[in-house]
Amino acid sequence: MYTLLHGFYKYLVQKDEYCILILGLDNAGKTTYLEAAKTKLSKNYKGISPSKITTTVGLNIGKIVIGGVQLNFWDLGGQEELQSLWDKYYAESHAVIYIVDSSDRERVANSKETFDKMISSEHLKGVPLLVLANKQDIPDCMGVHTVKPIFNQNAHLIGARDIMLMAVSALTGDGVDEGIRWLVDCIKRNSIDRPPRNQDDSL
Ligand code: G3D
Repeated sequence: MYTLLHGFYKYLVQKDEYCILILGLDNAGKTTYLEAAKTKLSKNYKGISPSKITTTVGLNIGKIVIGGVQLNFWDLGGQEELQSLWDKYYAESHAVIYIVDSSDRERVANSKETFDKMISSEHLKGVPLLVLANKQDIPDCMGVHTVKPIFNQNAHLIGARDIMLMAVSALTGDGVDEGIRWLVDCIKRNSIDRPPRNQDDSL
């Protein structure tokens, strides 16, 4: 009887889990974005002051429950020596958020090269992709109309997948929840090819 009730309880509370990678060059705003997402979308999360956020070194993780599913975010370090670790996470991921520093004109070509390398991976085939032109609060930053054509080059590498490029400010939170809600719909649609994990899988 206990087993039956326990099983029923688990059925009621257990949520499908999806893993989302947050990638981009160092200083793009990955950690700030994850903090903004948790602050906007987790009921009891108070957030930490932007001045206390330090650049991603290694891995930051975060969890958000939204739209009946649990999203596990993996924010990976963007320094060149850490990029070689990214592909270890590709096979396990259900979506990628790629963050571009729209205020950094000097490194936008480098960011695009890194992006191309990432999307060329077989392990990310068909995975939904949200590209964020971050730091839109900075007055002379590149707008979406500048960033989009750059990231649309080499469209053949993008292949058949859901992809969207959006303007965002991780610092002010503008655009953060819209992007995640879009991604949740894509992940659910893609769950035939990339089924969710559930809590039992990790036992
Ligand atoms: P990373 O995790 O990708 O390395 P961080 O990047 O989240 O550590 O952010 C790097 C710097 O960019 C931080 O500034 C952070 O406050 C800033 N930043 C991140 N997102 C935004 C944004 O949307 N707008 C603005 N204006 N700044 C942003 P510091 O000064 O701490 O290095």
